[in-house]
Amino acid sequence: MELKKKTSASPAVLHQGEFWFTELHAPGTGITFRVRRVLHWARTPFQELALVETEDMGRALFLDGTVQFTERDEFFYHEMLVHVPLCIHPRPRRVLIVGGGDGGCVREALRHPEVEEVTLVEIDGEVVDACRKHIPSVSSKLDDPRVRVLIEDGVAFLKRNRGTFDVIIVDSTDPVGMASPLTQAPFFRTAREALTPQGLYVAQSQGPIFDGREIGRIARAARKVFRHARHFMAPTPTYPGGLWTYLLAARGPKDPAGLRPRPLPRGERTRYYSAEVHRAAFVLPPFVRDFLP
Ligand code: AG3
Repeated sequence: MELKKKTSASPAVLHQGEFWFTELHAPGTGITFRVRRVLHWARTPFQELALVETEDMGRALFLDGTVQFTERDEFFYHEMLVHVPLCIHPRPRRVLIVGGGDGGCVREALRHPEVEEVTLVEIDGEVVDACRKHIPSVSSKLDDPRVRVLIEDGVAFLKRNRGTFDVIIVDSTDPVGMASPLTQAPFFRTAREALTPQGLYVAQSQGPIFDGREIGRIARAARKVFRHARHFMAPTPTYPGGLWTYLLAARGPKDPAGLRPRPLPRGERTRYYSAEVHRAAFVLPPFVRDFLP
């Protein structure tokens, strides 16, 4: 019962002495994890942060009661968010990650030898500290010499860094509250200005089962700003609806959906991403296309 008191955003319940943690996807539908151990639970200045060890999915990070990743299925999301843009950019030397304080995108970006510097700008330093301490399988590359970790607001940072980044990756929470501006046209303009002329922008863009209208709204906002703004899709079993979309936009004249991916170096084994999966991810089924402008 003590655990129950600590929760607010997150429905967490005790069934017969067992602790179960639920994220609701709709008023009557959700995903539930049996929790073996709570590793860290805090209210930070920005959000409610929970790091837990689950029965089946490994360790997991929740922010305001929503699953950010589980160790068992984070590879779908982190591989697709990072390798799709990095395998098509001709020379991705400087990469910016906005959000993503767990380090999953950093880990994937460093697998590209062309990458000279990864800058991570995370607003909530407690996410970085807690993941460093408790989830090294995701966070361990945060201490690599090619990585710079800055704890500050991504919008302010982008405004000070024009024409700087080859690839900008936005690994944010759902577009509510403090993450909501990150899916709107003014932010897309700021991000476009921070890109180099061939620069690519990628962002997580919600799932079509429960948030199709949001995907459409994000696509319309992006098309006001970028010449090419495309969506691709991949599974992520523990996110709402199990299917997830990503926005890929280009500052330059080429449509990024048509570019051939460069293979990752030999020895860099991915579990979901491949050149074939990359191309297939841009083929959207009719019910998803119907949400897009
Ligand atoms: N950030 C995007 C998570 C969105 C999931 N939404 C949800 N569960 N309602 C993931 C951060 C991983 N680095």
